[in-house]
Amino acid sequence: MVQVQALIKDRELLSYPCPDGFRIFLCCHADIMKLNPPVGKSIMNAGQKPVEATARAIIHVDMDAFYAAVECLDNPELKDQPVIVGGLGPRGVVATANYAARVFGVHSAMPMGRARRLCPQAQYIRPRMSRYREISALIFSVFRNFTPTVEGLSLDEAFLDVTSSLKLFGGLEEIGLQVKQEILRKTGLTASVGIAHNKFLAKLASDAQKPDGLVYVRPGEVHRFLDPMPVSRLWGIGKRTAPKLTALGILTIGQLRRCDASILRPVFGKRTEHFQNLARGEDDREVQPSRPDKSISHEVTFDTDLADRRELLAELLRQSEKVSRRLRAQELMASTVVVKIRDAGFHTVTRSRSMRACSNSTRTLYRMARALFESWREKHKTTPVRLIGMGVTGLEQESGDGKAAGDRLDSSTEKSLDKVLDRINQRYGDAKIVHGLALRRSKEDH
Ligand code: TTP
Ligand code: MG
Ligand code: MG
Repeated sequence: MVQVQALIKDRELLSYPCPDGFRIFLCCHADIMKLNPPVGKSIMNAGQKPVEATARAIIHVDMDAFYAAVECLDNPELKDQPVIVGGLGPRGVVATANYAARVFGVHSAMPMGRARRLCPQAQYIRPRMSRYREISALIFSVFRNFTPTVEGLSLDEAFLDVTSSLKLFGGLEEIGLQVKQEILRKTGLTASVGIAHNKFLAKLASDAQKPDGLVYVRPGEVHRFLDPMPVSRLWGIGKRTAPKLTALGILTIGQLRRCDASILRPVFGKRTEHFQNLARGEDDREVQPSRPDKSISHEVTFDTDLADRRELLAELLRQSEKVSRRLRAQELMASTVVVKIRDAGFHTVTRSRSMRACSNSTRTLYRMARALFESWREKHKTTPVRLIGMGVTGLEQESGDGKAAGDRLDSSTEKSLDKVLDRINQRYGDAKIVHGLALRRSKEDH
């Protein structure tokens, strides 16, 4: 118990990056739970509907204009200017726009050409995924300081079940605030936080006051919060279902909640009850702690279709380098390599091959990818390629006792070379020098 108290007093200890940190944290939780009765009552608000002792305490965190915010962080001159991140070629789409650019109507998934017409004065930036992943890892390390039950939804977003951490950190709103403050302190970026007793409400709550928001939907406030929202905010009501509800005069979640089930049945069928439960703010899904990646891949759509073998191989090599670097960063190895090719006529093929031992070496994975590509190309010598991608599956821990343990594919020279390149990369980001070396290596391969 002495150890537990020490941990509570000194929060920094919880985040200390030692390999055993996770286990210490779980121990700490178990002891606290023995000392304190279950929470639940603490999320009851005076004069409002009580929540059963089993109620969950869920926090949803989502970073504000994530990719654009990282670009502004790394280049402070961009601050206060409209910034749009996305593909800059003729087929590019907007990944995200900061809030200064959203004023002009620019949003995610919009064709870049349209964004340029709406906001020609914006700064246009290509995504730097490895940098966003780096920041994402920092954000997730903050989450894990508050609870081990973290379900990542994307690089910038996660659910946290903090039911067992309430006493430890001083209540729900307090945790929400601390999560925001810790993220700001560690990354310099703002996050929006939603708090509620289930996932559905917490996610809507984080979106309700973006950017830099903190919204707590108390059990007694659910109808006031949900009722005015358009039905399209309910998961599963999209472009096809919403017009059918409009035809019935149902525009808001409140109207859907109050509507007689028999009127809704022609639209929702067996799922009528499900949607009315959601409209009442009911959702009993648990936060599922994220599992490690099952696969890692990269792909690119070319601005103009490409038929040149050497250029296609160069792209595969770049992708093999990125994929293998991500494997090494997570101390994983892969047993299977997959190559995906889409031709100019939108016909897509995927080819995969398992290796006799696992690997995370750039050279080994590239060789496999190249062999798969060449076997496709034998029959498609002049076919222009629109998209090419490579990925790996069958992942296992580098130190595990599966195929990886008997790894003989990667020579020690390859491993040291990868290590050196990884270090250069960590220092300088996706530095051209790495790609240059890689391409030279690819020439030597021929
Ligand atoms: P979101 O969290 O949906 O959006 P956002 O963080 O940019 O803005 P906000 O949450 O404040 O509304 O997505 C996170 C990142 O994912 C986003 O910065 C870029 C990327 N993304 C895409 O690449 N394509 C998309 O269509 C969307 C929605 C997001
Ligand atoms: Mg976001
Ligand atoms: Mg998000």
